[in-house]
Amino acid sequence: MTPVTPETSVTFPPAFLWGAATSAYQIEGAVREGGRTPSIWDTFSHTPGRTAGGDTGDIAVDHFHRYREDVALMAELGLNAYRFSVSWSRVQPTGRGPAVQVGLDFYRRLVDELLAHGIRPAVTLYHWDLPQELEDAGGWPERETAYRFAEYARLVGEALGDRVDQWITLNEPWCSAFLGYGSGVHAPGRTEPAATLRAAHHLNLAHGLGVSALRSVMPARNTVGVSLNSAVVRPVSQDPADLAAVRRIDDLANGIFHGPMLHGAYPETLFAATASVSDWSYVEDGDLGAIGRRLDALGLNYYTPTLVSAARTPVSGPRADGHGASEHSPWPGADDVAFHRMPGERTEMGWTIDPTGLHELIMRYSREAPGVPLYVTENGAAYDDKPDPDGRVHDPERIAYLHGHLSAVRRALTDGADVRGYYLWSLMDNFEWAYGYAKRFGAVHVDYTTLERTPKSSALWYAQAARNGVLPPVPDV
Ligand code: PNW
Repeated sequence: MTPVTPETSVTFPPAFLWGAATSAYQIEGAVREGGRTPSIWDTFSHTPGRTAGGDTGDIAVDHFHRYREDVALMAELGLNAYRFSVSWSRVQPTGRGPAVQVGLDFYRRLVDELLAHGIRPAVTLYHWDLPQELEDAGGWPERETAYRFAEYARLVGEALGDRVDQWITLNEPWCSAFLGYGSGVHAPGRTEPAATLRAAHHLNLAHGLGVSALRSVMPARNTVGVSLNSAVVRPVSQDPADLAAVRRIDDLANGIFHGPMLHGAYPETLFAATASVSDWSYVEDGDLGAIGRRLDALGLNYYTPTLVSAARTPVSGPRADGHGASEHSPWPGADDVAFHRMPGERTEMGWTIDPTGLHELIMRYSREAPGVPLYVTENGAAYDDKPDPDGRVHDPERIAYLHGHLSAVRRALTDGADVRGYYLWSLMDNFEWAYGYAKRFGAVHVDYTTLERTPKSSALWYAQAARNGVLPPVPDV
C-alpha cells in the first residue's frame, strides 16, 4: 500500500452520498412473476443474435428474490445511498391502466428494507425497459408513449412518494433513442434515423410531463431530476473542421437533451444539422414549456470521453466510438464525423480511462445548471474479474479507476461545484445489455452458476471510503 500523506488525502463533506447503482432488467430476473409482462428488453434479448451468447435477463442475479440479502450487503459495505430502477411492466404490465399491487409491493418492501438499514433510496422510473405493448404501438417515436410515461410516473409516485425522496425520471435517454432506434444495438433494435430524433423529443416530453406528474402527487420535500450520459466530446485537433465535428456531436449527445431541459430550446445548430433527416414538426406548441420544468437535481453518468474529427470521407460501418458494433450509425446527420480511439489505458469495454473528463463534465453543468445540485449517478469500470483459489476477488484496476474518478469529483467540489453524491456503477455484476454477462461492472462479484455474491477488493476499498469520507490509498497493481 502506498502511504497516504496529509497532502494527498482526499476528503469529502460529511453529508456526501456514497452510493451504488443498478437497474431493474439488469438485476431482478423473475420476469414472469406477479403479472409482469415482457418489456422491449425481454423481446430483444430473446431474439437470436442480439446479445452476446444469447444472454437474457430471465434470471439475471435474481435480485427480485434476494433483495434482502443484497440490502444487507449494501449495509455491510457502509453505503448510505442506493439507486435502482422500477420495472414499468412489473407495475403496469401493458403500459396502461391501473397499477398491479404485487409489483408495487416489491418496491415498497425493497425501499423499507433500505430505510431500515439507513440507506437512502433514489428511484429511476425508466431505465430502458419499455413495456412491449407500448413498443408495439410505435414506441418512443410516438407522442402517446410520453403520455403513458407520465401516467406511470404518477402511479409510482403515489405508491412510493411517502418513503422515497429522490426521484429520477429517465436514465440516459440518449441510449434509449440513439442506440434503440438509431444503431439498433439496444432494444427495440430499430435502425431509423428519423425515428431516433422523434424518440429523443418524446423522451424529453416524457421527462417533463413525468416531473409534473410526480410533483402533483408527492410531498414537496421530494426532489426530482434526470440522469444523462452527457458526453465529453474532444477534437483531434484545433482545425475548424474538427471543432465543427465536436459541435455536431455535442448537439446530438448533449444539446438535444440539455437544450430543452435546461435552456428552454433545442439548439438551432441541431435543427440545421439534422434538416435532411427530420423537419422536427412533431415538436408541438407548449412542449418546450413542459420539458423545461425546474429540476431539483441533475444526474451525470460518466465513463469515458469521446474523440472526434471531421471525416475526410463519409463514414459507414463499425465506428470506434465505443457504442457497440452496428452497421448503422447512432448519429443522424453526422456521417461527416469520424470517431477515434482515445490513447491511454482502457477498461474491458475498450473505454479509455480519463478522470479529467468527469471533472470537465461536472464543471460544465455547474455553469449550465447554476443552483441545481449535481450527482454522479453512474461511474465505474468493467474488468474481467475472477476469484482467486482462496475465493477472494482482487480488482486493483477498479480501485485505481474509482480513486481517479472520485478524486476528480473532489477537485470539482474544490472548484465550487455542488456535487452531493456519487453512485458507483454497479453494486454487483449484472446483465450488461448487448454484452450479456460477459462484462462485469460490479463492486460485488456474482458467480453466475450459484448466484453467490462476493465483495471484490474494490467493494472493501469503497466501503472504507464511504465510512470515513476519505479515499483510502490505492494498492500497488
Ligand atoms: C450505462 N454508450 O449504459 C447504463 O446506464 C447502465 O445500465 C450500463 O450498465 C452502464 O452504463 C455500463 O455500460 C451505457 O454506448 C451503455 O455510450 C452504452 C453507452 C453509454 C452508457
